[in-house]
Amino acid sequence: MSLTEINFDGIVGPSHNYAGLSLGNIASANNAGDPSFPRAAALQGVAKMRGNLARLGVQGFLLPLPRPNHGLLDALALDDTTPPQLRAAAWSASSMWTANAATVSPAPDTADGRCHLTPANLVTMLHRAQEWPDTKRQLAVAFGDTRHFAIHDAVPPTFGDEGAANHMRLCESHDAPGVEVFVYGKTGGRFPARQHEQASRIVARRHGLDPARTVFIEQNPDAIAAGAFHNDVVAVANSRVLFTHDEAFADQQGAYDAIRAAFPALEVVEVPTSAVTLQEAIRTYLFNAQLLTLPDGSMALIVPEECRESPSVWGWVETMLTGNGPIRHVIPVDVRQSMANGGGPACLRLRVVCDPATVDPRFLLDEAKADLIESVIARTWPEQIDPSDLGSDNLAASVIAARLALLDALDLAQLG
Ligand code: SUG
Repeated sequence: MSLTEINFDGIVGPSHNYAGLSLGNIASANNAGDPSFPRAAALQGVAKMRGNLARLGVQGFLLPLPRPNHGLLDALALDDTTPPQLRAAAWSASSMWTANAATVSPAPDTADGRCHLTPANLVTMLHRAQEWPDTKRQLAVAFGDTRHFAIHDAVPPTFGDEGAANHMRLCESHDAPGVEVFVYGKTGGRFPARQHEQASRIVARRHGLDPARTVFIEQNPDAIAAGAFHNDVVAVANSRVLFTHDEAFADQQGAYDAIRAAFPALEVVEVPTSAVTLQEAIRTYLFNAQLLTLPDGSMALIVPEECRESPSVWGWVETMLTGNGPIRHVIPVDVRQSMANGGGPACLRLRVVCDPATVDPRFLLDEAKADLIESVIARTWPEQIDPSDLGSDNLAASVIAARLALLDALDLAQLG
């Protein structure tokens, strides 16, 4: 068994659009009503995957879920009086943000020595709450080997669960036992707190985590109010390193102390408000980055292009790189179509530590498969969608056909 971290990126679905559905997500609100470019969006995602495949030698993907969701459209009993956001929910391509697909506890952390996955119920937002049954179905194919994986049902409502976006893992190496950190929010602020403490605790118990190696931390309510609707907008962890804004947690020092008590080797790379304000961190998504361990053992931070264009963020990055910290490379990527809906490089991937040989190979990328996926996208994904197009029969037919063409090409028609 050779356990390694695999990033499973969500392929951006053909119905990708900007409907302004996510209260508390600043980019989603700011870009509501704009035209979207699904083909460009999906190609940006594949380019990111190719970069990481070259860097790491391994990369996975998950497929778009069926949209429009006719079951949801029927359930909503739409008529002329219905607000357009309800219809748009059933068209959302939001499953692209696979950091919200599930919470993953790798085999070395769990009581039964299997990798446990709990699909996130995403109950706070209608357009996201529809995802989990189809997500579970897909996870059960990709990680169907029950000797190595356990797939749970979502946590019952009303405890909101947003998956890996509110979960971090610290470890000496990916294949060693880790300390899992769950970050929850408290309701009562300006915007919804999407991750409920009880959801985090339920996931930890189900996964059979050792309480001595499990930490629960509260998000800073001010960060949620500023637009950090998920913890991964203000912090990311990899191996021994926690890369975080200094206003990420309700009690910042208390959070470090609690993690350190369970994981003494913790290295904190903290960005102070004096260098990058919370607002600028949220606008540029500096922390919604992929913090990767490269084959030579050094760490690279894959950030959105928007970071390079921000004088304060890039100034901090350049200073950090001249120091002697654990992050040795900062690599910008263009995921602007996803960013405009509040999804950066980290939102687009689900990390699963496992032996690649135990994963259904149809979900693993190589260069030839990246070529194939690109060619299907280029041929079938709509070039542009205006929110007023949602509901059109023609668009529905082309979005459905595009997804089925991809499933066919990847020999995954069973998910149709
Ligand atoms: O849930 N945006 C997503 C972005 C998810 C980002 N994921 C992480 N941070 N891990 C969300 O708010 C916008 C859809 C719209 O407005 O059309 C949206 O769902």
